[in-house]
Amino acid sequence: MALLSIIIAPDPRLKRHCAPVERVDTTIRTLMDDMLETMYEAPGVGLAAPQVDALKRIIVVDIAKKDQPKQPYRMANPELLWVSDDDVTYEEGCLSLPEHYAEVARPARCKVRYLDHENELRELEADGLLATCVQHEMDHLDGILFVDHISTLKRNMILRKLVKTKKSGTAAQEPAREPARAL
Ligand code: K1U
Ligand code: ZN
Repeated sequence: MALLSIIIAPDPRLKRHCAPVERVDTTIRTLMDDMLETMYEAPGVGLAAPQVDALKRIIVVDIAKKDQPKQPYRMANPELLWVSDDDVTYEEGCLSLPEHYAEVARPARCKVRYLDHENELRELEADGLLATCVQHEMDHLDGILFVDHISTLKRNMILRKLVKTKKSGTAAQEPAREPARAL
């Protein structure tokens, strides 16, 4: 397995739409495993393929706590079949926006259909942090970041800080090439 480099915002590569996976073969399985390893190392509870510069509809999620057994989900072509009418608000973070957090409201529960690491079609009913995390990661596949769900004022504050951090070179893993609007 390999550790992958996580793209830090602002970066236009985080704004792209990802293409569906035709089938989950050995290459896709390896990408899923590398994404999981990268997520555990970060550490994080989810990761989407565009964050590691792969334009494929793949996400990985594991919300298990340190003292619990790992419970990884590897999902290709995740589709929301159903979301609840009621929302829940979580303080979200993102490995592509390090050290920035904001409260985001999303449907409290959802049902998702996806292809697993063995190319089997599966469905998952999620609630709590799992539902939030799956929806956050699915947003990445369409170029949407958690800051796109908050006020322009808060988004711009985070943006400005990210640009400043990139310029100072303290937390950047990728060179800053675009102005803040490219977040
Ligand atoms: O970059 C990402 O998309 C991963 C992100 C997922 C997420 C977190 C919170 C709400 C929704 C989605 C993260 O994992 S940020 C890091 C984080 O939340 C965390 C890190 C260590 C332990 C527990 C959580
Ligand atoms: Zn994220």
